Amino acid sequence: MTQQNDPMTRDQFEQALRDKGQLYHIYHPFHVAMHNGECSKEQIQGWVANRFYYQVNIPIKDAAIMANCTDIKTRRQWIQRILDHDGSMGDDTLGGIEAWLRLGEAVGLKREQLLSQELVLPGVRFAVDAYVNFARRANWQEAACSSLTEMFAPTIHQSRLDSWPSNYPWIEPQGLEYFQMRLSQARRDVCHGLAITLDHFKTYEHQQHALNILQLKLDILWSMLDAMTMAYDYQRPPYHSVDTQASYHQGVFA
Ligand code: AHQ
Repeated sequence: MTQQNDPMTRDQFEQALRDKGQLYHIYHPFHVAMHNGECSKEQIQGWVANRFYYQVNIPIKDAAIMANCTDIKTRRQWIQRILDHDGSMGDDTLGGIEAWLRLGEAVGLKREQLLSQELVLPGVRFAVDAYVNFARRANWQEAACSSLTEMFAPTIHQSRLDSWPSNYPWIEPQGLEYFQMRLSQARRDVCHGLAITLDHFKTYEHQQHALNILQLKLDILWSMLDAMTMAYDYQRPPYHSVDTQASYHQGVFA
């Protein structure tokens, strides 16, 4: 008779999810260097331009979750995530994507350099596309679970607000508004995503599946910074050894 593993209690399951925080990209050497003021202007610009691809795909990812979600109560709450990033018609609420474009201008980039995605590294594009495609294929509860890396996000946003003004005085302060916005938005989103996750994954095997989903998302965030490290730290972007002006593929379904 195989021993069936007992499921974790709700508190044990939440703690197991939170323990994954030790693998969060706040500990990636690129982020540690950024926090310590060791990044050059080009490295900051590269990070802002590549992260813009992640930002513009968050509402696409959330719309995929909405499309898969049959629960009206969940949709009523989840739709706020799209509005937070896209901004809403009719009022002048600053959306996260516009705020990130202002971050781009604050670090000396032109809006078009972000909007064109001309600086997006293949490795960043693959990682972000993997997140969106996961959200399209997974069920909505699995995709909600994958957003829980935001349990650790307020700390990373606060670290930028605390360290960038003194470390990077050349960055115009209004560019940091995005990080300020996310402090409360992330906390609100985590409450909702965590409730869905703790309610849905009930057996030991399902709880392990949820932890694996969170690990997928941690891998996505870490891999984005690995690609940026190769390009902006080691000066070895794709094709650096065979081409001086590499042109990376654009979204093939765009
Ligand atoms: O700015 C970020 C954001 O809007 C989101 C949405 C959320 C999701 O749905 O996966 N995750 C996320 C994250 C944002 N910023 C990242 C950062 O380091 O600035 C952190 C990232 C996350 O932790 O998943």
